Formats: sequence, structure tokens, C-alpha cells
Amino acid sequence: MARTSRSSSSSSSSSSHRWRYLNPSYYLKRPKRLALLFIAFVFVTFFVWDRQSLVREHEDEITKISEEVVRLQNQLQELKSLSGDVGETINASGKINESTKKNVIKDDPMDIQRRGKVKEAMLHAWTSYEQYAWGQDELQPQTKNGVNSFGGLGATLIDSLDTLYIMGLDEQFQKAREWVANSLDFDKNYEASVFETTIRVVGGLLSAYDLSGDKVFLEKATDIADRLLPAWDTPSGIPFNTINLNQGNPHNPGWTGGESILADSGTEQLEFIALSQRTGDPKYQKKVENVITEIRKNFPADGLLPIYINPHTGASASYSTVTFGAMGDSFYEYLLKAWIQGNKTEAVKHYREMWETSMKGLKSLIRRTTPSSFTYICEKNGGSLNDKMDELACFAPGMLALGASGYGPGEREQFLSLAEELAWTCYNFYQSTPTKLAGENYFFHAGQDMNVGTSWNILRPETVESLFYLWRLTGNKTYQEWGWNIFQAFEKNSRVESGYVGLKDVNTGVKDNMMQSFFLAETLKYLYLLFSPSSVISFDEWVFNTEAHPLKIVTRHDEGESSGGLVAQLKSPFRYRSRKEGRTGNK
Ligand code: DMJ
Repeated sequence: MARTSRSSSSSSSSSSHRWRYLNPSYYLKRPKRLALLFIAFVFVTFFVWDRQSLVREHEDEITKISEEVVRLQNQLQELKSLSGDVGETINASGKINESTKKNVIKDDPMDIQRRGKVKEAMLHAWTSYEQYAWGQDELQPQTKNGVNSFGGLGATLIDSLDTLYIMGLDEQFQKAREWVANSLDFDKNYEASVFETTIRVVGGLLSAYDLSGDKVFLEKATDIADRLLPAWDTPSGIPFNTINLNQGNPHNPGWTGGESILADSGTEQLEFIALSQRTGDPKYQKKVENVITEIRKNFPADGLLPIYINPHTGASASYSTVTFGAMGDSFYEYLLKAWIQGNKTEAVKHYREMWETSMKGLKSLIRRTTPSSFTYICEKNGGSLNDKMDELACFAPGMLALGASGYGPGEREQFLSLAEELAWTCYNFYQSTPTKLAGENYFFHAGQDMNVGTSWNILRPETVESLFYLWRLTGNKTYQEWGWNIFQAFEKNSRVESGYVGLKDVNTGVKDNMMQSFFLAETLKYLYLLFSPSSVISFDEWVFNTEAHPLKIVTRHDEGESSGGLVAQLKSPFRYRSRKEGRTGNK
């Protein structure tokens, strides 16, 4: 027992001995130990805190690295699909596009850098418009105000929608979309040009619809097209060229002597056919296809039509000029493109036939200068040729290149080669002036090559448009170099603090005060695409209207002429690409 109680008392004393370290009075009596304990505490705290923050920092680093890896993987994937490294391109329905595959040209760092510069130019033009002319038709950059040159339809805004979309300027596109949805109003007492309104507004809205799938654009396109439609109610079906947007009352402008203009009357086919395809209402297509049927009845053997045509009789005014420049140009362009838009089917064969006839006529207008042998397209008055060519006619090299593939061997090469010769001339319209920007038209004299006539430059797109087509269709990078030189000349001479302006004179460089809407719709878009892979808005799937608005090619099933099978066409699925498909993104 005694043993037991001793051991119990010793165990209790040893346990109280162990707990004494927890008693503060133990340390108060031993200050050295207290100090040591304090120092140990500080060290341990620092060590634990340091570990924890290291872990946190480490985690942050890992998150950043993972994000970077994902970003780089995406970028690599995008580059691969754009450059064709994976040996295929993806079309709008997500399928591998075999025919484009052959034409895919590698995306190289220089192209990426150059289209970045073009995108920056677009951003400069757009933000200036946004700041000083939002919702108005065009910006006057020098005086920093807007003007309603097309009746207050927001021409620049609508003309820019697809360019913004293609360049991946999503925020800007969304803001513009909101304006279209909430502020665009066509109910205007304004005498509108049927041609200008169709190519810019109907074309711009339809293109935005085709790219984004947003119904608001289709609704607005239908609204404006319905207001234009009475212009075709003439005895011949050839439209009047002017109409009041809220009162109708179509007529021709006084200065034409009552005649309709060829280009103004024959450049609505793409937009109105597209509108019928998308709405299911054949009335638009019928009106514009009837114009071609009417013209075809008396189509001349050389396919060349004077610029005036009578809306009552459908007869051409033989006293007026034949030209591939102003007032003639896009009539010929649309013969080819309506055939492409119609999938080159039997139903649209007559467009191609008419176009080929006109190209024979074009060849008869070709002359070469001395001493340098520049190829040019003359104008024609009655029986005599006029050695004059508009810069506007510089769309022709692109058109010829685009149409060349429809010919058999031999002719195909001939037309492509003619396209290349004409593009060289057009490029020299630019290169031959002190500013390196082209004048509005040129005259050709034996022994002197070319002289600029009307010497302004209003930021027109035709030459870069042709360079774009030629580069895509031949793969020859020279066309990119020429386009880049023209872009640099615009940067040097036309860029001002608040946008881009034209030149009153390409010899002196004196500036005007207008940023034309087609500079954003066409000039900058074609330049951007000139430095983008061919899969971006591929020629297999899209056709550009004359204002550079890409319209989706929809399968056309109708047999024979006119719109007999329109309903069948509309049954075919029309699938929209996702926002990221087919774009080069934020390069
Ligand atoms: C644009 O409105 C169109 O390209 C039209 O076909 C011709 N004129 C201008 C550009 O120069």
C-alpha cells in the first residue's frame, strides 16, 4: 500500500512538474527563458506566414501560366486553321472545304502585321466617325461634323457593319447594331438614289445579317427595300433611279434628261435576289431579274450598252457613252456576280452568257500606250473611241480574274493575263503621281503614256479591290506589295487627326473634307482581306456586292430562268457561322 501511495505521490509531482511550463509565473521568474520563448515564437510565425504566401504566389503563377498555355494553344490552333497547316479550311457549315484547300495561301507574320495596321486604320476612321458624326451619313473630318449625304440613313455606320465584324471589332459592331435596332429610321421625306441606297444600305444590312444571323438587320433591309420597290413600276421594268423614301413617287433625276442610268438600273440584282432568298418573298427577285430579261431582248452583239436607257421603252440612248467607268461599271460586274450568286446553275446561265458577250466588247475597247505599253480600256461614243479611263473602271481587272475560271483553257489564261495587264495600269495610276494616289480619271496620248485628267482622289477602292482578287486567284504576292504601297500612300496623305480625307489634287496633296463611307466599306475591307488568309470570306461561299458587302451564296434549285423555284431554294438550310468562324480575329 505504502509503495502504492509513494508511487502515486511521485507521479502526481512529476505531472505537475511537466505542466509548470504552461504556468506564466514560471517564466516571470525566469526572464531569459521568456525572451527565448518570444524569439522562438516570432521565428515560427514568420516561417509559417512565409510558407503560406509562397504557396499563394506559386498558385497565382501556375494560374497565369495555365492561362497563357491555353491562350497560346488557341492561337496556334487558329493560325493552323487559317494558314492551312492542317491541310484544310472550314466552311460556314463547319465542313472541310476541298476546293478552297488548293488556293489556301499560308498566313505569314508580315501579313499578320499588315492587316493589323489596316485594322488600326479602320479603328481610327471608325472612332472619328463615332465621335463626330455618329448616326449621320458621312464624317467631314477637318471640320469635325457629320453630313447627311444619303438622307440621314447612317450610311457610314451601315456600310461599316461587316468590316467591323470581319475585323473582329466586336464592341464597335455591337454598338452599331444597337443603333440600327433602336435609331435607324427610313421614314424620311428624302429623294433617295435607288442605286446608292441599295448597294450601301440594303447590301450592308444583308451582309451584317449573313455574318451575324441577327434578324434585326434583315427586318431593316426589308423595310428599306419595300420603300425602294415602286421604282421598278415602269412600263419596261427598267427602274427609275430616284424615289422619295416616305412618299414613293419614283422618277429620274433632271440631269439625265428623263433617262435611267445603266449602272443605277442594273446593280440591284445581288441584293434583291438575296433578300428574296432570305425572306421567302419572291417580289424583290422578280423585279430585278425582269430588268435583265428586258435588257437581254435587245442585247447588242458586243454586249456594250450606252449609259442611258429609257424606262418607258427599255431602249438604249445610242448617243450616250459606252464605258466601264462611271454610270456603266457595275452593270457588267453584276452580270458575272449574279451568275456566281446563283451557283452557276442553269437558272442563271443567261447572266454568264451576257457577261461573256460584254467581255468580247470590252476586249474591243482595249488599247496600249506608247512608249510603255500600258493596257487600258477606252470609252466609246457612237463609233469612235475615246482614250480615257476612269479609276472607277479599275474594278475590271478583279472582275476579269474572277470570271476567267468560267472559260475553257486558252481563253481562261487570256482573260487572266488581260486582268493582270490592266491591274498594272491601275497601279500606275497611283504610282505616277507625286502623292502616289490615283486621280479620278486618265487620258492616254501617243508617245506620252498617261496623264491624270480630273485630279482628285476620294479614297476610292477599285484598284485595291482588283489587287485583292488577283492576289487571291493567282497567289502572286506582288499584288500584296502594290496594295501595301497604296495603303501607305493613304496613311501619308489622307490620314488626319479625325479620320481620313480625300485629296482635291493628287499632284499637290491638298486635302478635301470628306470621309466617304465606301472607304470603310470597301477600301479598308479589301486591304484587310488582301493580308488575310483566303478562307476568310472565301470565294466558294461568298460573293461581294459592288460596295464590298459579302453576301452568302445560297443553293439555288430553280430550273430555267426567273424565280420559278424560289420556294425550293428557301427550303435549303441556311446556317450561320458562329462569331468566330471564318474570321481572323483580333490580329
Ligand atoms: C462605290 O459606291 C461602289 O463601288 C460603286 O460601284 C462605285 N463607286 C463607289 C466607289 O468608288
